[in-house]
Amino acid sequence: MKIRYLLLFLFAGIFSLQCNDEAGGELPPAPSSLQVTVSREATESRNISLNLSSEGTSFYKIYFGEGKNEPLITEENTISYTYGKPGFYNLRIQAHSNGIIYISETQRLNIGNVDEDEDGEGEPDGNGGEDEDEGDEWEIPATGNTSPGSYEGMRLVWQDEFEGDALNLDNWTFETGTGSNGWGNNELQYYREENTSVEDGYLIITAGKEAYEGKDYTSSRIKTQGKQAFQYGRIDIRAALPQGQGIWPALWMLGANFPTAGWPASGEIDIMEMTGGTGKDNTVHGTIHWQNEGNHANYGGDFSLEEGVFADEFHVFSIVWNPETITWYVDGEEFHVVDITPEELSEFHQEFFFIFNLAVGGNWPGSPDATTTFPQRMVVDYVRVFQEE
Ligand SMILES: [Ca+2]
Repeated sequence: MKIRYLLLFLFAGIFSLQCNDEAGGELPPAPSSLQVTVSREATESRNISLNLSSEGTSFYKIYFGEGKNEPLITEENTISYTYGKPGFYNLRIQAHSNGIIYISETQRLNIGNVDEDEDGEGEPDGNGGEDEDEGDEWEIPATGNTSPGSYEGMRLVWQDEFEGDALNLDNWTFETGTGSNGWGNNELQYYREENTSVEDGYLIITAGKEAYEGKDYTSSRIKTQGKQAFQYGRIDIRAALPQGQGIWPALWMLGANFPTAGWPASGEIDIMEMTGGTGKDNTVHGTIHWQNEGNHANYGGDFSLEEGVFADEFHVFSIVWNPETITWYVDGEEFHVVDITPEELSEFHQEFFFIFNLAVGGNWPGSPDATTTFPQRMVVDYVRVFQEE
């Protein structure tokens, strides 16, 4: 997500590295053989019984898929649960060996024997109106790739698993408004806090088509500047992407000296960018930007899925960044590497902070057209930073 403007802030951030002691020392192996059985007395019933079995599990974390409710954390193998209303729910079971190492399974449940076409909208209590307001039948993908919870010789130093019912403001700050010249790229959206939600263990950034403060679209942009910044390590971000012409999701980083050095002297690492549209919804880009003898330089590579698009299911977007190189991966498959030892790449030997955003339009993707549907959403399951022991 290239930024072409320079902003000077009379502000020096304090960038801290948060340690996660839980991940230090000996790491337990991941659980295995997770089996989930869901039973009901009658198909119309809103009560379910869960029977769980697995090996090496110390506790289960269960998301019933009812929006913003907290997950149930339990050591029991048999659980009863009653859904508040009929509908379709993604039930996700995580079998944990510790706080971060787990395996999971997701099942889609039809609670109350709802008609597949209705999707719960016929409910007289009015709760189905949420779906009607949205006017689409989107749901969080239940499938996709995951990444290991640990790596040999590395330690988890920071993570946000997007638990709870709101963005953790110890980690993140909203960037709102239109930026300067549409965030330097003539982007078409107005960024607001309302377009971000945290539910069922996911961060969801929604881009909507709606007139707001002189713009035709709304979305969100969040950053860890001044709260979480890192130099080197392995970064894994599990996300499902939006799609469509003019849709531009980005998971990226800026050098922590950005307020004083400006761009591109701060350096920029784009872990994942996609400019959506037919034939492009299956391709992501990994890029660095820096200043070379006073000029903007950049170097990038891309990765395309053999089948489907990035909106279909979750994928893990990663970089491995060390004093010699930055290497980009999708689902563990390497697709781009850059040597950062040359002097002109000194930008990449300092702390960087994260920015996640979902832009609409702009110089690179171009504008949405008649084929683009709204709302579009970028869903992030987790971001994790591992560093060498
Ligand atoms: Ca999560």
